[in-house]
Amino acid sequence: MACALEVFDDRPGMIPLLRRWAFYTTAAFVTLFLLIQTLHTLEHHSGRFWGKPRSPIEKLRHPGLFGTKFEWKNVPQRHPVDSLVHLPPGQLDEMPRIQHDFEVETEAQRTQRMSRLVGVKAAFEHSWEGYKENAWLQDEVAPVSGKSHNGFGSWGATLVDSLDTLWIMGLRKEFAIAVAEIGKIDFTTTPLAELNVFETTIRYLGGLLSAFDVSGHKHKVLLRKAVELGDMLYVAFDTPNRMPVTRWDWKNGALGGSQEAARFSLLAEVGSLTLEFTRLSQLTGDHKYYDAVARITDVFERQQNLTKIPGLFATFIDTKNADFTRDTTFTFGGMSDSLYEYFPKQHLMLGGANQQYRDLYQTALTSAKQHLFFRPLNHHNQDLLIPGSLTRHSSARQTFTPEGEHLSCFAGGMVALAAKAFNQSHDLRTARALVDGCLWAYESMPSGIMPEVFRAAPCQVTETDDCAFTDARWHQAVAKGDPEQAQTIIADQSLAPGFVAIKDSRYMLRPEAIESLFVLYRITGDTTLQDKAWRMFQAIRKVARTKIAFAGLEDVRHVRPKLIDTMESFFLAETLKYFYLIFAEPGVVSLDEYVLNTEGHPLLRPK
Ligand code: DMJ
Repeated sequence: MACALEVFDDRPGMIPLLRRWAFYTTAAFVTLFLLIQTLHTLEHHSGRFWGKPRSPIEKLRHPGLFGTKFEWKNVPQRHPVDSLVHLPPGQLDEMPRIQHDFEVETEAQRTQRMSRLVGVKAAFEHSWEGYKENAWLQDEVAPVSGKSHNGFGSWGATLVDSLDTLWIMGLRKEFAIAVAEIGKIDFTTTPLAELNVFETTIRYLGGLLSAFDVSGHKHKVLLRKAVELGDMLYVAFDTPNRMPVTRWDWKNGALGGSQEAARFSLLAEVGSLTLEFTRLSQLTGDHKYYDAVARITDVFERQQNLTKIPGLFATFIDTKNADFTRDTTFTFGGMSDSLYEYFPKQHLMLGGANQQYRDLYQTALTSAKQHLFFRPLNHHNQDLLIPGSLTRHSSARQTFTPEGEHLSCFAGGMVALAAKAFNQSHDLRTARALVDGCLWAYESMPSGIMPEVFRAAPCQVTETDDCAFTDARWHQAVAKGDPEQAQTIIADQSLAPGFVAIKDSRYMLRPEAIESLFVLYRITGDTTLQDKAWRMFQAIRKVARTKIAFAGLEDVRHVRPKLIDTMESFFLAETLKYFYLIFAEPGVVSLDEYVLNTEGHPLLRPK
């Protein structure tokens, strides 16, 4: 080059020409660079590049020119809040003690407890290995065929839901293997057209936050991914009244399209987001997540005494108009359940700093005792309670359905926990009767496992009704006034004494019964609850274990029920975790340190 310049040097006027050439070239490069930058910025904010529309969805698939990834936190809010509702400061030192003061166990007690613990852990390891070998990174393993299911976003529901259980059971190598996968999951996009905000929150967000909490905040990727997912879910709240879209067209949300909450939303799906969003705010210091759920609670609070059964909320609520008062069917069972469960738990999560949740819970429980809980007729004349459901057609007409559901078995644990949290020890008797109601349903079935839904014969809740069992009384409930027909129905449906119908005979590996046993055990220290838990576990292990994992059951009235090729992630997240914890040392996931979300994920209470 130097030589060439020398040649040019000899020509008159070449130096200024070269300088000009260098100047124009540099200017052209700078202009081009600035143009690309501008287009890139335009691409980022308006979704256009070179005049060709590039939606956020396309950006999710193909990152932009500079490899920029789509980020949900950058989606502009159509309905931003005026000012954020902030987390209230906690007052943990004033919170009542939850757990029983456990005495030192004898050597014999310890040996028995440890052998049960080992049995539960082996069941978990078996299922985990089955998932790893057959459906690694899929949502669920199919426990009979070895295929996989992907109904929860295809983000590896079982992997994420199992993280904290792996840690709690001391499976640290497996925990490390699982955590290594978490960073690779892209929580900004999913093949599903519609995302279930509730299921995503309780399983994935709860799973990530819990794994972060129980493992001592060392694995930052867990919190980073929780934020990534939380920022996505936050966009579901961008509606005119800030009520969330619970079955969410997330692509529309990503495109900044207009959204509104539904006229018919499921109560539990709207009301059971508080713990996870609150914990995310506590861990990040960003109040927007707490703000999102606090606004829903305010609506519950304002309308609690305006519903058709004051104190309780109907299964369907109108989130589009933020009117939670119009519908008519009330239950503690499916689609409603965890709304109530989260009232006392959120009180604990906030360190008792906010009285809203105490009031919501206490008003709801008073109403439930009056309108939902019933005493089932049973042949041992035990003092049992079951939450039924009630439809109020008009102020003069209502129908009570004396139906027990596996899903409503969470109620015993909730009432026990709240009895301690709110210093209402008289409610421990109610909690015990609710737990015993579920145990009765387990013990009455030939498989030793409770069905999804059954009907029982309710006794009147009066002082004159001692609820004493007689065949005549039972038969009267099965087929009003026709003893012969009653015998036929009892034989056809294989009804155990006291049962009036089996509405859904399956067992879907659900956790609610063992969950309540665990909570009551940690609160009372009653070791007979451990014995009952062990019987339940043995019954499940005997009939639901497959070569691959554990399977749902078609009909618990059979000694050997047929298998259903499904193992939902909650079996590892909740069912086996609760079986493990009831046999673990009381300090493992102490209820004085943690509150467990509705998917069994322990979240640290603030200190
Ligand atoms: C779980 O996903 C949660 O416990 C939820 O609250 C209810 N359904 C299942 C378990 O049965």
